[in-house]
Amino acid sequence: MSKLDKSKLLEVLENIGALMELKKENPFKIRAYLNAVRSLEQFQGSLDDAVKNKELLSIKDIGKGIAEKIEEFFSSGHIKYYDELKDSIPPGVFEMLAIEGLGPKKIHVLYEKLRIKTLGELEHACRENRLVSIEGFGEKTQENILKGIKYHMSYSDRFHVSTALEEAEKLMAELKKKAGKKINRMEIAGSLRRRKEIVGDIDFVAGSSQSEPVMDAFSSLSQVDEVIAKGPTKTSVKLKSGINADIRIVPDQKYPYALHHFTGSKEHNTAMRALSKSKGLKMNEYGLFKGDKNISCKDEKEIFSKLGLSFIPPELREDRGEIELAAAGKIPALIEEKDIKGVIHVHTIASDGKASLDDMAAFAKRKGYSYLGIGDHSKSAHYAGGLEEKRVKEQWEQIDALNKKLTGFVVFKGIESDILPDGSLDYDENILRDFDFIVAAIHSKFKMSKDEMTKRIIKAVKNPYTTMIGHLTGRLLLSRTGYEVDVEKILKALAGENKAIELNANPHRLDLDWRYCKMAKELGVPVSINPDAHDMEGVKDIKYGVGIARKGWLEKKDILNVKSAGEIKKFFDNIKRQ
Ligand code: DGT
Ligand code: CA
Ligand code: CA
Repeated sequence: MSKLDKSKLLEVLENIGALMELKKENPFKIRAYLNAVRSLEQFQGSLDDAVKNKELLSIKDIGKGIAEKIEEFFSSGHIKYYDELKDSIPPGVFEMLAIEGLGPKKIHVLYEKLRIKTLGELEHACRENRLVSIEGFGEKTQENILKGIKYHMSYSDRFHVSTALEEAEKLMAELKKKAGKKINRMEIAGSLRRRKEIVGDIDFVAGSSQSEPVMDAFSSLSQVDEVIAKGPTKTSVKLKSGINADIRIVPDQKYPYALHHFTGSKEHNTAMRALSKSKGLKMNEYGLFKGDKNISCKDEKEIFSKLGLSFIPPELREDRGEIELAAAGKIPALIEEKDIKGVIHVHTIASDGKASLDDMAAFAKRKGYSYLGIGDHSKSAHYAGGLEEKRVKEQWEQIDALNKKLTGFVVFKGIESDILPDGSLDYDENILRDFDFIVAAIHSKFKMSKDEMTKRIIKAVKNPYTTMIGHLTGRLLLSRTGYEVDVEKILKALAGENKAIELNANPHRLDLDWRYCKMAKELGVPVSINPDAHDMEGVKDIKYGVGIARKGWLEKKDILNVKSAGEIKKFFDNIKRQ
């Protein structure tokens, strides 16, 4: 290495200090590294010369050990000691060091108190309001850490559907304000329109005869950070949030074909092209052709119908049998957000939520729902303010009092009970029996074999007081893969007990995975679309759950919380009675 990258060297030395602190090494040695960094920052001379002339030791605060490491860095671009330090701690912990406002001391505390080892787990803990109760932290720190994580994640190339959808809707609204008159129609396309749980970018398709001013307006929207490419038919931008957004503009008569093409998926498109071919037609992003002649279609529905198909909702376009279904006229009438009658599984300030019981109920009622099922954490979840028996009973009294006040709205007594390592629930029978419903879920001991984990969950399924299993795999999208379970065995066990499965609608979970929804449907296991909300706004996550349920071919009849308050109460009570 000929020229020394000073800023890289300083970063490495600073990281060495931080890693040593994480490992609780000798404070004097740690201080030596930090002092060296400070001194090198001030050093005006040439470090290259200092290394070559063996003059490092004459720089303030550079001792023999550190000088050797700088020389090593100079000659090889690495410091072995640093690599070893890095290897000796979990990679997630190292990643956390990159978050502004998070130093080794705080990271250590987070591990001690909450067992947080990865950035994803940290983000999750912040969102579930877990940091506020830890000494030395607080609401402000929690907020800042969350901001830091967001900033860090904006360098990623995969995004949660929620992040992308929020951004896309803002872009559309702003663009319509600026250039709405010049746009005939416009929609979100790509994986976001298909409601994939994770998306790579945002795609738009617009029909317009004035692409130039629309492209100008699009590339100057306030969310845009950088214009990557700009042309008359396609413009790509990078947003400040880190996501890329593409827009394609076509003349209005070509809009349906472009929208279909850019909605994808690629696999669906390939299957559609094959079908067209078998009918003597040709299909691409520009049209549907018989020979050279375009078959005119005013919208997507007409394209499908010209091919003998009923309309295929975008969520289904994954080439998983949707084309055959459409050919037979058997596309299911997918669940819609308006079908959902009540909100199951929300947290309150009693455990790790941010809003009171009364506020959560008022919010749900205001949103047009007719019931709310409380699901605070059970007593073993200390880190989340889990409820001891006494506090359960206090909450029941509060719920009774609230129910007396409310009209046309019911609050159900529920709990998100930990499934303990042996598969039992978290309270004695004399408490369990008085809940209206119980969401049983795993929150500890993730590292069991698939077989053991499956047995553990099935034991919870068979507990007479369990109503449904919550977030089946415990995954955190983009940050933690779930524990392995035999989904089919668990769904079969639920079917045998007439119990339900949760589709956790939190956009970081979306667990039950959509790829398994059809299995639940076929086995007759009702799916409960639960927001797992930790504040009032969190209730709105139900829409992401509905997107996933649609993607999994689910209809109204397959969903539990489309029932009225009276009907769902019967469902709960039948379970307890059987
Ligand atoms: P993403 O962005 O990775 O989450 O996934 P998509 O599906 O949004 O993919 P993207 O943005 O690359 O392209 C949008 C759609 O355009 C894609 O779903 C199908 C269509 N498309 C893009 N490239 C091709 C291609 O090479 N062949 C075919 N058949 N379709 C394509
Ligand atoms: Ca895309
Ligand atoms: Ca794209």
